[in-house]
Amino acid sequence: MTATSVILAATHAGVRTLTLNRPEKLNAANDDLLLTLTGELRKAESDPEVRVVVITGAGRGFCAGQDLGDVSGRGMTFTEHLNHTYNPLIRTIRGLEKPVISAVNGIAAGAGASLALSGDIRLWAQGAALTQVFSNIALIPDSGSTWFLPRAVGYQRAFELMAFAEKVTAEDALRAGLCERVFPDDSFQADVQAYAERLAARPAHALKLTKQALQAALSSTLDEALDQEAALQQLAGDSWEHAEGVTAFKEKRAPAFRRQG
Ligand code: LHQ
Repeated sequence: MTATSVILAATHAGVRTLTLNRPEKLNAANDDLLLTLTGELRKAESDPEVRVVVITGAGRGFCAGQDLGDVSGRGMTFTEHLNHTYNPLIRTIRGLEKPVISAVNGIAAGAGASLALSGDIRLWAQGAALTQVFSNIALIPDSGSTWFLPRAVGYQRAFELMAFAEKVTAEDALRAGLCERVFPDDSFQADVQAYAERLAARPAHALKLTKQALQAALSSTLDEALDQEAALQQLAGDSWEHAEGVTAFKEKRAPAFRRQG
């Protein structure tokens, strides 16, 4: 394991786990944490051993959003601060050519809620919760929440959650499509690792193209999506992964998608 003071990083079986490590503040984010996390994601992108990235939190919180006691961002305007720290982080997650799992172990508040929502897959512990806490300090949701939340719950429910900073429980989050799986608190990190390893065994190149196609489709017409699929399917179809998948099917065995780069 390598460690900095704010982010712990460890790789096991192709899964790179990045742990926000300011547990005494529920992993509230300062500039160091945000810039280090973004740097670690970029390192994971270029590391051939890494097939899946997990972002999680140390202690009982996932991330309580901006550290309200840290003034390191205050030399900048709000706009500059977001453009310097949070926005590059969210863009890096969404643009990463590897799947990113938000493993939400506890409370996710403010920009921490945005981080929880930004993963390609969102796994929650039973005791986790999300709150769009921004309006408690008379700010607007940022770091992507205005984009992520209404796409899952619709405009009016998103507005209500934002206006009252209401807590969304894991059960409600699962029902609302804010997370894909809920695991027991006691076995959460082990369950996340097992899930991530299953994902790491899937075809990495095909998943990279799937992520690209899905994201393009979120802001395209059907015609554009069909064209995009046709172009990207060529890249998938030309890959060794595709050949392996078809061969494995014919030979009635499981495909070996991890055997070469
Ligand atoms: C914290 C924090 C925190 C510092 C808990 N900071 N210490 C972007 C760009 C520019 C500027 C501004 O913002 C943004 C985006 C944003 O993220 S705005 C939203 C900022 N976040 C918040 O307003 C959340 C504030 N925290 C809370 O509302 C609660 O702590 C939550 C609901 C997260 C958890 O409540 P509890 O489970 O009851 O825990 P707690 O309140 O007792 O917190 C535990 C400790 O963590 C406590 O410290 P202490 O020394 O008293 O034990 C808190 O002060 C500290 N903490 N969040 N954001």
